[in-house]
Amino acid sequence: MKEEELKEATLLAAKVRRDVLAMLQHRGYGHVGGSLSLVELMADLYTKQLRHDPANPRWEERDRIVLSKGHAGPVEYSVLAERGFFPKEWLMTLNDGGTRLPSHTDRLKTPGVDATTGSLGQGTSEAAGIAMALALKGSASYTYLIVGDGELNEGQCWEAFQFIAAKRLSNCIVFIDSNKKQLDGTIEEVLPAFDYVEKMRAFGFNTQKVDGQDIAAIDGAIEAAKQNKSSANCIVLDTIKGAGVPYFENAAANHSMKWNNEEINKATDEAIAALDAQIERGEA
Ligand SMILES: Cc1ncc(C[n+]2csc(CCOP(=O)(O)OP(=O)(O)O)c2C)c(N)n1
Ligand SMILES: [Mg+2]
Repeated sequence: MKEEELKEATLLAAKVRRDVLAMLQHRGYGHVGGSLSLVELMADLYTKQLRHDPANPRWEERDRIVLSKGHAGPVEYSVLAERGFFPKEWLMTLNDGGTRLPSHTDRLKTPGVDATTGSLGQGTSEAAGIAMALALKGSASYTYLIVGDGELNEGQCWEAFQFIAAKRLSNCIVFIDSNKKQLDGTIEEVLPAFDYVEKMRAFGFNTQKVDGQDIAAIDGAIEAAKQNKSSANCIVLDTIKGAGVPYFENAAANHSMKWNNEEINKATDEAIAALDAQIERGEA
């Protein structure tokens, strides 16, 4: 990854992180932890890796993103708004009645969203179908499937992975957001997962594991995956739930939080101010 690309992606990550915090604080509640863990992935995809056109969201030759952990809608909305798919003012309508930005992603409501998700597991099958259809058409487009580690409790994920691997869909890159936590506890407490790299390799995926908060590492892994034309790809992202803001990283229950006390509002205000300062420096 070139230095300018990393700089651009780092700046986008700061904007996306700020927007996620601002929209959730404005709404008063929402899925903060699993949105923040994906900021660096989204920043790399939308700066460098993803073929997309904000002026033409349904461009046939675009790459597809299936955010199977659809509750992380805020991170997808933030990056789409920053890239100009729709006005940034929409971010403040998250989950309002009649909004174009529902709490979980919906392909019929939001420009740039390719899959309707939220019922965990189902996006994996959607992505399998999309990647298969694109491969059959001889398309050069990639399908990026993003799943949560808690989501992997759903058996449907493993059915879809078996299909994606068996059909050698090298146009599909599966990202596992390994943030070690799910809704009501840690992965270890709820259902220990063993080793994702070993599991995905056993299924037939070309599998890598990287620091999921390191944009250059993510980018390098995607580049390597794109060199592989003989099997499906998986990148395990070693992430932190609530990443980038100590208050949210350290909160025990950081899946969906309420902005109903001084502490959370102060932590959010401070984080937004620090990110705004970083953005200003980056743009100077
Ligand atoms: C089929 C289904 N069961 C349960 C839920 C409720 N639910 C929403 S998010 C979540 C936890 C997901 O954990 P993980 O995939 O690790 O997400 P992240 O940590 O990235 O937020 C659960 C159980 C759901 N949305 N769908
Ligand atoms: Mg998780």
